Amino acid sequence: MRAVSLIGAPTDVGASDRGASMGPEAMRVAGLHQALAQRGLDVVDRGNLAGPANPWQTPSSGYRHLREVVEWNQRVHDAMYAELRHERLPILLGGDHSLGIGSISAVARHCRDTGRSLRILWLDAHADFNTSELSPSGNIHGMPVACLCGFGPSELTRIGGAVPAIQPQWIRQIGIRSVDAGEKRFVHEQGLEVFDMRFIDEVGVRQTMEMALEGLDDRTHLHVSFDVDFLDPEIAPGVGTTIPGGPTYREAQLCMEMIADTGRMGSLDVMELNPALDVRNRTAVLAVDLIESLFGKSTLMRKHAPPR
Ligand code: 4U7
Ligand code: MN
Ligand code: MN
Ligand code: MN
Repeated sequence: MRAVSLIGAPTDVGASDRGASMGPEAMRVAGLHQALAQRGLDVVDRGNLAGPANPWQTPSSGYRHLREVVEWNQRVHDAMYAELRHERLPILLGGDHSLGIGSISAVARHCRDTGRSLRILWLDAHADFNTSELSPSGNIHGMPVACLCGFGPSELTRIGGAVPAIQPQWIRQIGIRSVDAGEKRFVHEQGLEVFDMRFIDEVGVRQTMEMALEGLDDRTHLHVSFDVDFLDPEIAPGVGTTIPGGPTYREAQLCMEMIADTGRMGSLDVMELNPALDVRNRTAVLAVDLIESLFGKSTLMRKHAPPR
């Protein structure tokens, strides 16, 4: 039986809108624990981490709320790392996406400890590859991928004990459709592998996911960082930064099902869900539905594998 731990990180200190701090509770209300338990998983809800309040300040030296973001990320790192050491699969319930720094730096540390290789799927409308010089906002939820790759303030880049925490080649970004001008140049310069919406439009989800998941083996730890704004806003209105033209319900399901089929997912972030902007908790219910697919729920109606 697979053991899964839920970790709530109720903060929006890294975001541009208030409300992602309510994300963990909205997913609980949508029945996340029960849905996973029904799949036969051993589920423990560790409750919510505690951290500093959102002071709602303007940027200082290029960052909004750097001190608070550092503190939250340290706590997220410690909580994720503890679950991984106990061989449990941690699910981080965000919270804004700046917390991907603490989460993924813990996963990278665990991979170093256990001699595993790491593959990160970054499902997002955004590349989250800004630095303080490049960012138009100073919001740190637009910077986690850069920080993990070693580009950012040392208080954030050193959280997992190694700088950089990860290599750009370990990442596959999927669903991207909003990248700032300087950020785009930096993404190219660092050679990030990006499957943007244009790519998905042209080749489809199936081939995109086959490419993104290529080369995994039994020593690979697969981490999924799911920013709910990855989804099309028509189906997922409950996020801060809605960008049109995202995956449909069926396309998102196929992404999740193909990840489940690898059997390699070892950790998960579900980030940026904003109940203050949602409609009757619909986006939280959808997030829970997609998480179930990540853990192997599928209709299983087909008799034959579809032709290539
Ligand atoms: B999210 C933005 F300018 N790029 O840096 C920025 F458009 O975690 C948005 O993916 C970042 O939701 C979005 O502020 C961060 C902006
Ligand atoms: Mn993001
Ligand atoms: Mn995003
Ligand atoms: Mn967002």
